[in-house]
Amino acid sequence: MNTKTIDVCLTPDLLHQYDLDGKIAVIVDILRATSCMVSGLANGVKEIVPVSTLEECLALQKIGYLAAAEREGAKANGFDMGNSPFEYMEEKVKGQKVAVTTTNGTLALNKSLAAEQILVGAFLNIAALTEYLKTQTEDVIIVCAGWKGKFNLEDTLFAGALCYRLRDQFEFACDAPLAAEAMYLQAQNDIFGYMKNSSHAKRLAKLNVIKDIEFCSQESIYDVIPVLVGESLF
Ligand code: 3SL
Repeated sequence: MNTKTIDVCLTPDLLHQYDLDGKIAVIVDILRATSCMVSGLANGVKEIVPVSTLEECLALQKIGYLAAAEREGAKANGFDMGNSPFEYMEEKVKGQKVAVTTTNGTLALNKSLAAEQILVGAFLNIAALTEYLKTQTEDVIIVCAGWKGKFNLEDTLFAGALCYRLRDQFEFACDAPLAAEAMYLQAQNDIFGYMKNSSHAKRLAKLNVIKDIEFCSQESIYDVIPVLVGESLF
């Protein structure tokens, strides 16, 4: 019998029902914040500071950070970058410190600071994340960023994929991991096709970023597992 548990918080607005103390929180915003963080750190970004507001992000820009900001899917005015994984792979970001604020992803992370360890998950690094979590003794909570406090399909799909991979090592803490896993089992042969139906994918399609969705659907192309140390992800 497993002594470690894995749980899924379906939106940050439900975090008050979870006790993060002593646990590992895996933050997920597949479209696109956590996919960007993984891509950036895998492609030479030095560190990433996730902040909740545009003002905090601008303050860091003034002291030399590249500032990335997304609101309603688009790059916010006055910032160096938006929230596409491809921007995080450009030459100009290599070796740089990036400050980032997004509608849901950075908010979910900053609402999870009570956790003992904060990791960033995406389909892009799911194999490395799985192997790492298997070696840990703490309970795990996957925090889905959702959309403005509501459930979303793509983060839950990822949560299900991770729960499925960890089901032999962890006990499911409630029905959310079971439901997320069932969703993943339905979608596993065509993650991109399944995700295309999500409301956020449709929102992004209007902004012409289908290629971002396709990119973020790829499994295990990177080995990096961003971890929060102080205020920065490395
Ligand atoms: O909400 C977020 O954190 C973003 O990832 C949303 S978007 O994909 O950049 O629109």
